[in-house]
Amino acid sequence: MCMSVSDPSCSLQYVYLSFRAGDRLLVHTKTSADWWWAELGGLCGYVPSSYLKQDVEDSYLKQGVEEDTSEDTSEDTSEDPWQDEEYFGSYGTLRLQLEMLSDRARTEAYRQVILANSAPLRGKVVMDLGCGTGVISLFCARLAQPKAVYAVEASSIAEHTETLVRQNGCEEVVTVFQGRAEELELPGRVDILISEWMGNCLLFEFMVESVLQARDRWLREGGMMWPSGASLCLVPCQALDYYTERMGFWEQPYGLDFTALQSLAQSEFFSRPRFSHLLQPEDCLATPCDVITLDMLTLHVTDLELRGQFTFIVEKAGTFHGFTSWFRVQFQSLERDKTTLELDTGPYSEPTHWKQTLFMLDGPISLLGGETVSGIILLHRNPVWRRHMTVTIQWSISSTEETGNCKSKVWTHLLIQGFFIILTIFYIVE
Ligand code: GJV
Repeated sequence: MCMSVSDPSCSLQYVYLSFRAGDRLLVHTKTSADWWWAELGGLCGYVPSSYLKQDVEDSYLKQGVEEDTSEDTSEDTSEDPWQDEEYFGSYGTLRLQLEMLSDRARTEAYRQVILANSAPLRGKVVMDLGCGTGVISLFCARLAQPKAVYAVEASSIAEHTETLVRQNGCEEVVTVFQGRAEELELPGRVDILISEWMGNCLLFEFMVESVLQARDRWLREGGMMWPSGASLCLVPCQALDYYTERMGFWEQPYGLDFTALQSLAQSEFFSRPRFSHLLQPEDCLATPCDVITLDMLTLHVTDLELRGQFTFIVEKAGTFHGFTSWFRVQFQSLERDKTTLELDTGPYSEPTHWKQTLFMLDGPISLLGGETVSGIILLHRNPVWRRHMTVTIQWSISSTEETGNCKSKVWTHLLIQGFFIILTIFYIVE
């Protein structure tokens, strides 16, 4: 099974490399004890280190499952698969904190949840995981009367959070804990675990894993998670402006024919997801649907390899350029029968700093009203870099008379140096 790319030094590579007994692989990096980045016949990908044996003649490695390979496989694990230094380093700056705080729809959604639940929050113990500047903790202390709020933050911004808590007169209620939630000791269990953990396409960054671990350790039996539920939404869409800007451009710049660059443009621009896309409602070719839904009380870390299905009925004729995705999260009320509040980051709601994520097809396809676009979406975590994932969408188009060929495309992004820098890409499986 071929999948995606991620090392700029190789031209065409997959996340996992297929190989057979006896093959000689060139190992580029021993990325972790279990997974190495290797090359075979010009293709690069991850291979399980336990399947490889060092060739005595040179630095090539070959498969030798019958032999003991335990020696020499666990050196060089210096690279952190969670990239915490870069990750928490970037959250220690005001740039990202400002981006989140000035996202009105996001911050106001959390404020409304606390306000709507101010009565039942009275006397409760709350954990705010990834509190940043402490805004959610301060909303709790100001708008409700919780017994205690544990504001947990791993980045250095936590040093300032303490000051902000004091300056806002909340130090009796809010205690800041600086450190990774996974490693901290809290005074006791909590009634409510609140966190804003969502990344692009819901899961990128995989902060959700920290939240699930904290839930299992610190949430009391019968406690509440906020958000309580999450869903990933998808829609087939037009993206004519983006297509024209990145692909149409090469047709006649300054009266010259640059079309020879179009296939390069396709692989450079359309094989990674486009974050920060703002989808116009009129560019939706069908009614969006939830392809994946998560229940935050029962979800397990091992469930984070996800698969969803979709069937869209095309509502109006148009050009199918790609799929756009976003997420919604729900906040169940602490009181029975009270409304569940929702933060929706989709094209029909107030834009948020997440915007939407666009997955471009290799080329546009004309669709007629009444046709269907159906298929599956797979979210597959990178086996080494735990904050990253590959998105695979397989789809087919059918009209009432005929069923089209099934197409498939894989989009990957990988952050290696510096947070939010995208280095990676694709492979197309026909
Ligand atoms: N422990 C403590 N703080 C964390 C952790 C963790 N395991 N993970 C992330 N944070 N919605 N994708 C902090 C991080 O430093 C930042 O201030 C905040 O949580 C991220 C919130 C927004 N990111 C997101």
